[in-house]
This record gives sequence, structure tokens and C-alpha cells, in this order.
Amino acid sequence: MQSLKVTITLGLFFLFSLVSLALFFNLDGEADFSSLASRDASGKKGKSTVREFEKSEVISKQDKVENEPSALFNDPAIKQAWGLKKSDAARAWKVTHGSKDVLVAVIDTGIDINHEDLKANLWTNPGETGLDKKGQDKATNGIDDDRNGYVDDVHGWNFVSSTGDLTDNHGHGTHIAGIIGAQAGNQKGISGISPEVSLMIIKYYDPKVTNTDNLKNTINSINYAIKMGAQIINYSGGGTDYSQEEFDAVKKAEKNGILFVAAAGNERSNSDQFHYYPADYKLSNIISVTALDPSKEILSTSNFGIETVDIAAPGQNIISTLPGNSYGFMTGTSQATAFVTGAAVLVKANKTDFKFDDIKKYILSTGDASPTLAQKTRTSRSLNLFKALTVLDQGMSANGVMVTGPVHEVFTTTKGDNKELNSNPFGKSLMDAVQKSNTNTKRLGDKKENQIQ
Ligand SMILES: [Ca+2]
Ligand SMILES: [Ca+2]
Ligand SMILES: [Ca+2]
Repeated sequence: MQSLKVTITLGLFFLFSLVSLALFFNLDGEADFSSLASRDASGKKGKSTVREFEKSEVISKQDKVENEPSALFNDPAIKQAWGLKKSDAARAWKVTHGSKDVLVAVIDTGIDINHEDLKANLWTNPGETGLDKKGQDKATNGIDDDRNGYVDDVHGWNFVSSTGDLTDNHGHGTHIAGIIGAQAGNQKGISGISPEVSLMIIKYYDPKVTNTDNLKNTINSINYAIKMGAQIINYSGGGTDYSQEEFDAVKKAEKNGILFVAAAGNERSNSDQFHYYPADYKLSNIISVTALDPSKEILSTSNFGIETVDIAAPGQNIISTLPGNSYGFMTGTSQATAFVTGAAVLVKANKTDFKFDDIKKYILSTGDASPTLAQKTRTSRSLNLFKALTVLDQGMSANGVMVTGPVHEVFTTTKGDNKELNSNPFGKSLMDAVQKSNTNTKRLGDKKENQIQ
């Protein structure tokens, strides 16, 4: 009898240990260090505010990508990009390819400024280029020529080292920049969502530099983007602690008319209950983005919330640029966020007089609605680039069918209850037509989508 008790007790203990281990390793073998990063040693949420780039590692890397000459553009890897297909990029690109006049600040881990598929789309600070009075190159003369407080900030600034050196020691920032704005039609690599754009690179995090204040770097990065005239900010990071200083910086961006596209986070949690910042600040200029898999379901690792998470976009096994002229796949709400930023560039390029609230409305009140997304996002929608550019303007469906009756824009850009789910702003005939057009389109990557190389 005694030995039976001991056996049961040991068995239960063993089971408990297994469950604990499984929870820590997220049941899929990946340790959840990102959640730990925002908690103190006791396991409770600490008072110290922490910002990390999202847990998002390179899945695979390659120097060359498969040649697919039949693609819309001649970029070899475009057919591997299932996210472009599912967000209807090919039809969107018939409307616009973006514009160099749209300035996006990518606040991340830096970038490979010499990458073959990115260098043409880097923003260049006009005040730090050309020759100074002594005939020296302003970019490298060691002088703050435009007197903005930063010496030789040619393509942006590195707040980790306080220099203009933007070297990406992780790969995350280079990957995000490529999703937004890799060059199209250059016979190299991939195409970004908005292949014409100006990318301002602001580095707030470096895995090789320990004990840096990522939150402070984030706030400084936002303020730099504001100062230097960015129209859109992409921030693929965050933390679970509210920061008044960070809130104030994003609010200042709002006052300056800047759209702030933020990752919902990879914490596997309901953001309505467990907030993730800066995505969850109640500010009108923020779009909070969660991630989809190729079947358009939200990833199990992604945060969700019908009050706090605005929209879903492709985020699993996304191919993009990596340092050293290479390419690779990454997964997370970071990648999804970059898709929405690219969409914002397209909308802004197509409607140059648009303010951030117009851009936000065009992205959030179009898209593809689905019942599963209704339980996990505020809009119940996933990103559709073509619809974001066309539906509200034309009052017609993606395949040209006129809407019966007027288009009512019932969607509001202020966060609140989920009223828009109760009524269909476009009418049933439109939604049916759009649905039909979605199932009929056979475009990019029909056979090889989501194939990990
Ligand atoms: Ca300067
Ligand atoms: Ca200079
Ligand atoms: Ca390319």
C-alpha cells in the first residue's frame, strides 16, 4: 500500500514537471524567453519597463533564391511569398507601386545598408549629403551638418551605439525592411509590399550589446522619426509594461500626423486582458497587427483581442531580406506589421493628401472579413492590399461588380466597442462578389506557397 502511494505521488510529480516544462517551452520546443524578458526574477511583472524586438528567429537562410521568371515582377523569390498572394498584392500593384515620397521609419535592429534588394530604397538625409564648405563629404565628415543633434545621420540613427552605424547584428530589422520595401523588378531577391518607398532606419536594439535601455532607445527613436519627418512608423517590438514616456512619444507622433503601425506581440495572449505596448496605447494613430498563417488563421503564438488588436496580416514563414545579400524566412506579428506598413505606403502614395486617419480607415474598413477573425480582432478582417486601395473609392467590388445601394462607412478609427461587426458597410452583394473573386484568383505562388527552403 505504502509503495503504491509513493508510486502515485511520484507519478503525479513527474506529470506536473512535464506540464510545467511543456508550458515553458510552448509545447513546440521553443523556449518563451520573450515573455520572461518583461518579467522580473520572481516571475511577476516587474516595474522596470522593457522593450524587446519580438521573438522571431531566422528559420532558414539562403544566398540565392529560386528563379521564377514568370512572376509579375522578375524578382526570383516572388513566388515563394504566399503572403503577397493572400493579401492580393499583384492586383494592388496595378494601382500603385508606392512612392519615394512616402517616408517610413523602421524602428528595429538596424539594416544591411548595402543589401542588393534594399539600398535603392533607403532614405537619405538631405542635410547630411553633398559636400561641406571644406569640400568634404557631409556623410562622413564627423560634423552634424543639419544640426539635428546627430552626427552623420545619413540613413537614420543607431540609438544603441549613438552613431550613424546601422549594422544589423540580428537580421530582424533587415527582414522587416524588405517586407515593407524591397526593390521590385531588379531581377534580385523579392519584392516588398511597397517596392517604391523611402526607408528611414532607426536602430533601438542590438543583441550583441547587453544591458542597453531598449525602452529609452525606443522613445528616442520615435522622437527622431518625428523630428526628421517620417509619415509612418513601423515598430515590431514591445513589452507588457505601460510607459508614460513612450505613450507621450507616440502621442506626439499622433499630433504630428504620423501613423504608428505596431506589432500585437507573440505572447500567445489576449491583449484585451494582458496589454502589450506600444500596440495597446489608446491613441488614434496606432494600428495593432496580429499574424496569419497561409490558411488565414491567426497563429497560436500571436496575441489577439477584439478590443485591442485591429487587423491580421500574413506572418508565418515570410521570406524577406537578410544581412549579407541573403534571404530567409521568419515568423511573427513583426512580419505581419510590416505587411500593414507596406499597405499604408501604397495608400498614401495613391492618395497623397491623406492623413493618418484616412490611411487607417482605408486599411481597416476593407480587407477580408471572416468569422474566426471576428473572435480575435477588432475589425474581424485580414489585410487585402487591393481592396485597401480601391473599395472605398469606387463603391465596387474587387472584380468590378457595382454595389447595390450607397457605400456606408460605418467604421470608425477610434478604439471602442465592436459595433462595426454588427453591420456590413458594403452590402451583401459586394461581399459575395469579393468572396467570389478571392476564390477565383490564381496568381502568385499557387503551387509552392509557404514552402520552406
Ligand atoms: Ca545630423
Ligand atoms: Ca556630417
Ligand atoms: Ca527584388
